[in-house]
Amino acid sequence: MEIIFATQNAHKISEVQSILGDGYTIVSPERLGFNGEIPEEASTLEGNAFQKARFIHKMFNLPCFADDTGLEVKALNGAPGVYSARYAGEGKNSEDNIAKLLNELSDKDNRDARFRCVIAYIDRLGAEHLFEGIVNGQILFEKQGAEGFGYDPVFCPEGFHISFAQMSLVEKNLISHRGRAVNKFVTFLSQYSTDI
Ligand code: ITT
Repeated sequence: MEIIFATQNAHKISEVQSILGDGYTIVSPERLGFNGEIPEEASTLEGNAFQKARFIHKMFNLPCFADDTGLEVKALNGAPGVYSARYAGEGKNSEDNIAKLLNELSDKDNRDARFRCVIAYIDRLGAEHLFEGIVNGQILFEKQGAEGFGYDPVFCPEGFHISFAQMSLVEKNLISHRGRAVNKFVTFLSQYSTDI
């Protein structure tokens, strides 16, 4: 079954496709001919996930899901959170975001953090569903590893001594925020007919 993932992030597509397996084929908006920006202007992860999913659902009138993810750091009162992608400012990249994060934490003792992933799904009937996944961990003092994307090089999940960027995609998926949210989503899909 084909399912649209309202994202412009190829890393997310790889991670989610790996969990979904052969039963579902992810189709990106780009593959359907949409190359524009998908708006995300809400002040919560839930709001952004629904905004992205609704935008693409409206365009193609097909079942569609979106993922909005934030890194929530305790000593920074939950920042960067919903602003994780633009933490260092518009037009900045993950390197800049990580540099800002490490700088903000340089005088803090507490490096507790968590990734929170919210998946919004709009089914064939237009009904809306939400799935959440969380992984707790710590922000490292410097980048480690080259796998993954975003903040992965500085995030060490609880119970591990390596960063997400030192794990394979399959290893990260087993414990990650996205892996947990997608597993709930898959369970939901499998309990309903393939029409939904
Ligand atoms: P789409 O909105 O097109 O899906 P995006 O990259 O803008 O892609 P988000 O708004 O959800 O996605 O991402 C917020 C930020 O958090 C962004 O800087 C990502 O690089 C980062 N991020 C998201 N998931 C991550 C993960 O699994 N590991 C590390 N960083 C992640």
